[in-house]
Amino acid sequence: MKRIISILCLALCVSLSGLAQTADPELEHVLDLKVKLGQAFGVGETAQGNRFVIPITGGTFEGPGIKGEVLPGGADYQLQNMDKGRTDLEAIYCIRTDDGVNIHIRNKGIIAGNYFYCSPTFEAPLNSKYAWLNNGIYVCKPAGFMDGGISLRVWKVRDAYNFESTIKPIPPVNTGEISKPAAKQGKIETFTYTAHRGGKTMQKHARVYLPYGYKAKDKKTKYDVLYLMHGGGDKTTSFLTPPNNWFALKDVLDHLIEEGKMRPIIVVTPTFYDDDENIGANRMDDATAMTRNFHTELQNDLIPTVEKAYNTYLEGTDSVSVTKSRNHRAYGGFSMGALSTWYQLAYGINAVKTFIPLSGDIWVYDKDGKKQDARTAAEWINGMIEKSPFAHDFEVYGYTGTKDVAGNPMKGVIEALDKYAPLFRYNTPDANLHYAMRQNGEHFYGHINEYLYLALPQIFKP
Ligand code: FER
Repeated sequence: MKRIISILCLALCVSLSGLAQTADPELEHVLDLKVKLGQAFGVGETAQGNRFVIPITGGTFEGPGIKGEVLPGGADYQLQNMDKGRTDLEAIYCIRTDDGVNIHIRNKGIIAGNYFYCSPTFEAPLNSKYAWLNNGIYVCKPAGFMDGGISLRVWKVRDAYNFESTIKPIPPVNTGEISKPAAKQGKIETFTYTAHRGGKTMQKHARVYLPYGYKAKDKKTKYDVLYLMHGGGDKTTSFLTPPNNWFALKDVLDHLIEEGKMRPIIVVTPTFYDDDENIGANRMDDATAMTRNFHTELQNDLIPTVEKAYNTYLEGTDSVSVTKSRNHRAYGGFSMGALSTWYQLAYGINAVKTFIPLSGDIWVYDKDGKKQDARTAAEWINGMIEKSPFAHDFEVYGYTGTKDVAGNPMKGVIEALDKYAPLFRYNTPDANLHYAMRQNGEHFYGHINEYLYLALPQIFKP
């Protein structure tokens, strides 16, 4: 028996050791209470001390995502030991949220001279949206005393914020294996479509990867579509058929599908430029504007034509049909293509559910054209999507490397999204913002295709 217990203890210690943290914890504001108090009365000197009762007769409370009223019927039960300069309090009462959930509070504390702190516990129904209140250690301090009442501020104790320690490493990939052609190969086609931009009508091209086994005539087998945008100065072929010193995404896709690691998908690689041979005189200036605007072309020109030409989940060609099929569509890109991915999320969340920014941060400018910091960028993108019906229905898979020129800027943006953009949930059980960094990863398609090798099986599960 003793042995079993010590094994259990060991197992518990090992499983909890990942939670160990030596940094001082932080306090997070939870809510403020304004509690109305009735006429106090004394019980007298008891075995415990000098007992006082202060009835709680009502009040209000408010904090992020929670507000309501204090119910009458509770009290603060105090032991006032003036000779020892010490009062022990225990307030027991209920609050009711504005959507009708009752929450029980037991708030124990001490007053010792000027030191007045309490530690409340909350009992909230587990089937309510306030269940999170149950699992916390809280601290509370009076914020003011009014005639006939007291106001209290409540914080939750949490781990110190340490973004660096949350970043997942990208494990080494056996690039030797995935750069050899697979036995079952997909094929690459060139797709021609008409695009409209700024009053101009253009014939444009995109490359289309069709997985092994794709049959045009088999209309019943439908495929999800991944759009992948190239980086600044690059072209529609950059991902799929890069110069031969890098391995090609085609081999990555063929291997993942052949080995049953992901389901077969269609990959479309367009360009934000006018076309492959026309990238504009000032490539970076053009690229910023073009990446920002590409979502219009994607939704109006590319999706309706390419997804109608192949067997996909798109039914009609109107924007309602594009939105209806958004669960079957992902958009990602490298560098300036990552920038276009962030802009796609900001301006076109209705058309796409899954976003894969690869080595690129978010560029937001003030009215003088000055690039804004990561916090401003994070707040901007959160504001862009917060009114969308899909504000709670999107996923981001972001990747970069420590030796990538975009590594630090992208890391800064992910940290800012975590801190300042509530619609992005990072490092939580219900996370929708996934982020990992490759040690020594650099700014080129070889490493980027390794990130896709790891990301795609999570997004397009077999
Ligand atoms: C970034 C760092 C570099 C980035 C883009 C680049 C969008 C480079 C672009 C190019 O050279 O074309 O964070 O984010």
